[in-house]
Amino acid sequence: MRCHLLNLILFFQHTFSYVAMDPYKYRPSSAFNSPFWTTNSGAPVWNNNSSLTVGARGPILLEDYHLVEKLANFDRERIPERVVHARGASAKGFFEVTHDISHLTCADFLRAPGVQTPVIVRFSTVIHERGSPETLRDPRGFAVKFYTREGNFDLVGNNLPVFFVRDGMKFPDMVHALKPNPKNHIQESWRILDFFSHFPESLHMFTFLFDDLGVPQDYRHMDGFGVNTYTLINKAGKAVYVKFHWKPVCGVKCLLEEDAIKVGGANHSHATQDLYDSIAAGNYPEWKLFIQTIDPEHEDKFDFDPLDVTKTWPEDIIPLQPVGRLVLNKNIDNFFAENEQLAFCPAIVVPGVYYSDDKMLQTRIFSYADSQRHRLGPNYLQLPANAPKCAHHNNHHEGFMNFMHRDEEVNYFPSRYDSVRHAEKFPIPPAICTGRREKCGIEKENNFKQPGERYRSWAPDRQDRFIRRWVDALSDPRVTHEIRSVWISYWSQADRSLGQKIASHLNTRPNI
Ligand SMILES: *[C@@H]1O[C@H](CO)[C@@H](O)[C@H](O)[C@H]1NC(C)=O
Ligand SMILES: *[C@@H]1O[C@H](CO)[C@@H](O)[C@H](O)[C@H]1NC(C)=O
Ligand SMILES: CC(=O)N[C@H]1CO[C@H](CO)[C@@H](O)[C@@H]1O
Repeated sequence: MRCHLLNLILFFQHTFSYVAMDPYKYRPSSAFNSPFWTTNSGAPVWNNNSSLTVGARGPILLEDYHLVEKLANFDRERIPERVVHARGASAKGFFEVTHDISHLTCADFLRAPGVQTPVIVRFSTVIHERGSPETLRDPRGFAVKFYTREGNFDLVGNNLPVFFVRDGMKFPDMVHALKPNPKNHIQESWRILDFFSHFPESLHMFTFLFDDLGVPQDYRHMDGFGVNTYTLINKAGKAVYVKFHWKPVCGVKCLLEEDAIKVGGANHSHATQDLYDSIAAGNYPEWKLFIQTIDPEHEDKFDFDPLDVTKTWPEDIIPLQPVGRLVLNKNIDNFFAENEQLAFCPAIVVPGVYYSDDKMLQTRIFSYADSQRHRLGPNYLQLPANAPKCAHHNNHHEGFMNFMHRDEEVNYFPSRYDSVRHAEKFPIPPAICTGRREKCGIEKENNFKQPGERYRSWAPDRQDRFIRRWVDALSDPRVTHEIRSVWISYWSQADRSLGQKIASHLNTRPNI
């Protein structure tokens, strides 16, 4: 056996034709085009069918390095799944500017109509695991990574325009309440309704989630929103608050309960498959991008706070302005590299786009990159799907899985040996920022007006479906009388007849 192995190695040493290449440069394994199997270190594998044993029927030898390496790699195939948005599908394409907004922003990728920027987009559900059905009532993630000439811009939003809570301090509790019960691992209404009964600010989000929109037909037939308020800044340093809206060219479609049960029962990956099949068939999904803007000088003019993520900006007073289109015309080549390892963070912006003081956005700026560092390691932005496509340079150093090949001797700044300099200053919001240290809520909560208006805008059958979903949720036997009355009181404050209808279905009197 030993002899046989030695002969084989000698044979390979003679016939192995080394690929001409810079041996230190990173390249994908497909670039090697080896005609035979090798170990990860490149040694030929002469038999991958059988383990190396003592005699034909004896125990396996630990020295079978190929076997050990194969099993070890397999054992590590999974990385920690995202705590939220674990279940997702992605696709590539481009964004094209169709309308000039260069008076609002100096962002290079928005500089003029006709300019195209490559993108990768990841759609997802939020609460359940990586392999969960895509037909559950849940918001959908809608995250776009623009690979611009001035670095990446991650617009990390959802298919619903508002959010449950307005301060990230509550985010982990909110997710715990929506996630399965930690005891039995089942998602339960009583836990959700208990938690949110403390937060009437969640009412507006629930008018989306418990509406038909709570189960989109698939990823192609849904809106997208930046959700948070951002800032656009132009060359002169003038800032405007901005909200981003994606509208699907093929329209918004939802699955009602019976359809969702059928589709989900037959096919727990229907939305992933629909996206992939559509692109493969040349039926490219497309969205139009619109923005709404508010001059920060006018931010007190409204009966709501424009930086409150539980509010929409009424389109009749703050109209949608067209900006561009997003076309997804290329499927990903590898789900792990371009979906599991694909990482987004709302902190990743480009000159001309900035954050706002939206409290939820401020916490997201920290939390997303932090979870990616945990999931993928400190060098996650070096992974091909996450790396900028423009030149980039800094002295951030080493760490796990740093595969960037560097040969410079000066890894500090400033240095008289290094000519790399600061970039030209780009404008940041000019507003003066002062105040006492405080932990407090916002002044203009206005929790009930927009939810009530939204409910009243629906046709009666849509209102009935909404009521039925609430009655079902509140009928969970573990929902206490107290929690039930709080919710009835909230819905009555949004719309008196809505509260009364829910109460009468539940045989409870609204206590308002
Ligand atoms: C491994 O198995 C394949 C498929 O059965 C066979 O064609 C091949 O000859 C085997 N190779 C060795 C080295 O035993
Ligand atoms: C799964 O969903 C896709 C996309 O909607 C559809 O084309 C396919 O036929 C479905 N498969 C099954 C088994 O229902
Ligand atoms: C040399 C050899 O036997 N290679 C085999 C290794 O395993 C793969 C997948 O099972 C086969 O396709 C190769 O023929």
